[in-house]
Amino acid sequence: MEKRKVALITGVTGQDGSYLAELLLEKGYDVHGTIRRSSVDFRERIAHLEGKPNFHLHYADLGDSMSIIGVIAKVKPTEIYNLAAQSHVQVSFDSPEFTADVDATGVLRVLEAVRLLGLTETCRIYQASTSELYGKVEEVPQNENTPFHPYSPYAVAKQYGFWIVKEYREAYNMFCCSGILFNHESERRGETFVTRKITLAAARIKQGKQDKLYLGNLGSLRDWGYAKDYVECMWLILQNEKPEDFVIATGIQHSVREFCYHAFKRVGIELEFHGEGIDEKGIDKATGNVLVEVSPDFFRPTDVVNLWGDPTKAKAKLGWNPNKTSFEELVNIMVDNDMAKVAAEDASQKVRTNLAEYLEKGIVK
Ligand code: NAP
Ligand code: F7E
Repeated sequence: MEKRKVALITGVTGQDGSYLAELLLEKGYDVHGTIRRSSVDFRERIAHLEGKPNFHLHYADLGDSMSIIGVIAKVKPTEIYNLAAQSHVQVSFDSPEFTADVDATGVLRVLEAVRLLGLTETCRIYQASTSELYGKVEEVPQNENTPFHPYSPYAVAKQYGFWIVKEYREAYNMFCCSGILFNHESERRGETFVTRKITLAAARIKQGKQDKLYLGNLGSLRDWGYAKDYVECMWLILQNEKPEDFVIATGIQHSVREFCYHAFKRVGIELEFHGEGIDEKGIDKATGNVLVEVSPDFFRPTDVVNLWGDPTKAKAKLGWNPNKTSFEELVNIMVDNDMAKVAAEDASQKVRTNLAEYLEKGIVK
């Protein structure tokens, strides 16, 4: 008899959840996703999947044990991908308790539900862990043995998630593991993460719909990959013989400033950066106009500034290719998507325009 392939994805409406759902449907899984009640019913990233026969949605919240137990009991998944989280680092300073409840205790709720329901032998669990655990880094580049130094309420909560997964693996022999994923972006990335904020602004500035882009720390260094490539790794981690944790990264590092340079270049604007710190500016070489400025509104109480992952273990043990999509290709995919999106926005789409203004003024981070 063919093995049941039933996946439950918490956070299916997010960037990663939507790509993972597509991947698992292609692989012949029955895919179940959790959603939260919202006053707006349109789920942009998964709208194209709703109505497919093997794709099912359930209401559940990581802050609500009963809903988690209910959905796991009903679906009896063979694989759980726990992607749900309050995932914005800056927001975790504004909502630290909520972040702890969802990103730390929420992980425990999923593990305990699987255990209490007697599914430990039949259900494998993937936990969405993060390079933010390395935080105020103690080693460059970072691998599976690098000590953690979490440096935000988000990272501290995720650190609990990481350790409780390890604890359940060791205490109850459960197949549960963490992917320590470095930043991964895409045309579906939330609009207040720095990459998407930049690609949208480059498109809007090019099309005369925005004057300037305000950013925080331009010197911050990240190892940025393409989300579509990274969800493949989540699946590979659960197909591995043994439950193990893996660093998932490209092994290549760039600054926020460099990301800006490449994004604007794609729309035909060459930026030159002059000045330092708060006075640094990105200037259009052709016109002399200042297009990028630094605003302290986007500085964090503690900022992680030197993330650079070493994906050697994932390459060797999972056969994963960390460089399928290059940094330049990633920037181009995002910018091209946003050029089309912005071109399609008309004057009546006030909401989007307002968001751009809020982003500029630092009201929405
Ligand atoms: P995302 O786009 O922000 O998606 C987060 C998902 O979690 C959304 O579906 C959201 O639902 C859901 N969610 C939030 N709070 C919830 C709650 N209380 N109960 C149930 N669901 C809840 O994040 P992402 O970029 O796809 O990241 C996926 C996971 O990987 C997250 O755990 C994130 O922390 C982690 N991670 C991301 C990166 C990255 O670079 N993208 C790197 C390392 C780790 P709504 O749509 O209803 O808000
Ligand atoms: O910031 C700097 C900011 O918000 C990247 C999440 O997916 O990846 C993500 O967290 C860097 C930081 O992502 C602005 O200070 C400068 O140093 O795009 P971000 P993040 O904080 O790295 C990790 C791996 C996760 O796990 C998280 O879930 O860019 N930066 N200027 C800015 N950041 C933002 N958002 N906005 C700015 O204007």
